Amino acid sequence: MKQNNTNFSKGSFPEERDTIAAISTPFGESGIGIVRMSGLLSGSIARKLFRPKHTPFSFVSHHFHYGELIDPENGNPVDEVLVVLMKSPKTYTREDIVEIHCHGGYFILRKALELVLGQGARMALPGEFTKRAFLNGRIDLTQAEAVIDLIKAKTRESLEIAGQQLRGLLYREMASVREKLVQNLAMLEAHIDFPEEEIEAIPLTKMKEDLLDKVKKLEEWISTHEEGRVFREGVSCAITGKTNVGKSSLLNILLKQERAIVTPIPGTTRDVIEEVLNIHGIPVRLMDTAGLRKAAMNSIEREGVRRAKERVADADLVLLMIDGSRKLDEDDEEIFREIDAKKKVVVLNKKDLSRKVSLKSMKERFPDHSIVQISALKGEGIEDLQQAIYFSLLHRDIRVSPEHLIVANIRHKIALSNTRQILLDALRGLEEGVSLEFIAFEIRSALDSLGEIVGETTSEEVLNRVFDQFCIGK
Ligand SMILES: Nc1nc2c(ncn2[C@@H]2O[C@H](COP(=O)(O)OP(=O)(O)O)[C@@H](O)[C@H]2O)c(=O)[nH]1
Ligand SMILES: [Mg+2]
Repeated sequence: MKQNNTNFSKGSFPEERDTIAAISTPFGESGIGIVRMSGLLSGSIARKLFRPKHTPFSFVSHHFHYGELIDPENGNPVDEVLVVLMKSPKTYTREDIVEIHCHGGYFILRKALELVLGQGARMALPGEFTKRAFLNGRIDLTQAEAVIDLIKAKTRESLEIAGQQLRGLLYREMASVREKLVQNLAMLEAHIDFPEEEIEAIPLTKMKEDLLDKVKKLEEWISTHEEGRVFREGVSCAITGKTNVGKSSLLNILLKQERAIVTPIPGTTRDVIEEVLNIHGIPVRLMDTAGLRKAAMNSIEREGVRRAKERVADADLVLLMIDGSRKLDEDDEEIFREIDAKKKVVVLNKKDLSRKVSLKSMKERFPDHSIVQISALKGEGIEDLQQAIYFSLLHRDIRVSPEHLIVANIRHKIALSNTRQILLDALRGLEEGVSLEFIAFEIRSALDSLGEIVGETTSEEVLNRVFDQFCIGK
């Protein structure tokens, strides 16, 4: 994209001139694995290490070439490879890029990387390829951030939010606010610089309207953050309840697999079992925990209970399970007290058996919470439970779509909130008739604050924090 990040001239980042290299595919065994380089030396390093199948040979940019990777020390072949050289500027980083496609074994890739480093490239830092794409003006900061989100996306919805950001929706929306602010600032500055000239009187009413309009836009975007965050980061959800109420059975049925061991013996589950589940697009990290009970505990079970309590305390949401076929006892009461302050859904299990706990009594007990009756054994009521989980996390049904901006990233939300506050200050200034210099100053600050989002006025510290979240090789 399209703007030049002029605040980040190459001079201030000397390490930008290095040629960087990394293994860009995951460790482990796979069909292929890729070593990638970016920088001026990429092409010449590739020429030293590549023995083409067909001669005479020269690299054609953006084409695959077949041959062998060789160790230049002794001329021995290391692997059969495909090599592609992509000449600047039509590349991910806008620099020359080389990819060496090897077989995907750990030692082959380590060897290939070692050879590349031996020829003068240096190890890339986490996210350094994407950082270069940003510094060289190919993408703005929000798009760089979207690359991480894209890689980490666990549901279609989280992928869609990353996708809209990668395609530049956030950038374009910021640009439209920016344009209006720049227009108003220009008008103010003309008046400040040439107060004596015959310029038309400043249309203050129009200016107020413009600013208010932008404040409303910002508020609309800020209000999408809570739900955006849920889709982007997912939530953690712990199943809790006393032993034998059916927690592990519920985990298994939600995952549609026999993940946790289910037995009639109380205290079967000891460690915390964790799996990611997709509930209407929300990535939910579901945890089955040891049942809480006072009686009959050995040291292993006690440790399980300690871990369970820890997870329950940290969870965004708790599924409180009750065995509806048995009267409530002191263990249930203890758990109720413990999770009193947590966001929760009450799950009344074993509805296939005769009832000992009435729905009515539960409604009196938990008047502000959803209560769902299920049978984890028979798989009944599970869709209702998923609905209840969804609506306890989000308060309305959300369709994630390409055009509707969702601000999922907390960094963006904070900058938008700051911008909003500054514009409100400017508006109050206009109401109170303060000097035009003051209004101009506020609008300039608002522009800076917006610039932070896309990376035009972002401090190096923030930049480093963004790129540190990447894996090496991206
Ligand atoms: N009848 C009936 N039995 C259930 C139901 N859910 C679980 N159980 C049984 O209750 C016992 C304990 O289940 P489990 O999932 O291990 O409970 P946990 O200790 O809370 O993890 C097992 O024998 C399950 O088969 C249910 O909905 N109905
Ligand atoms: Mg269990």
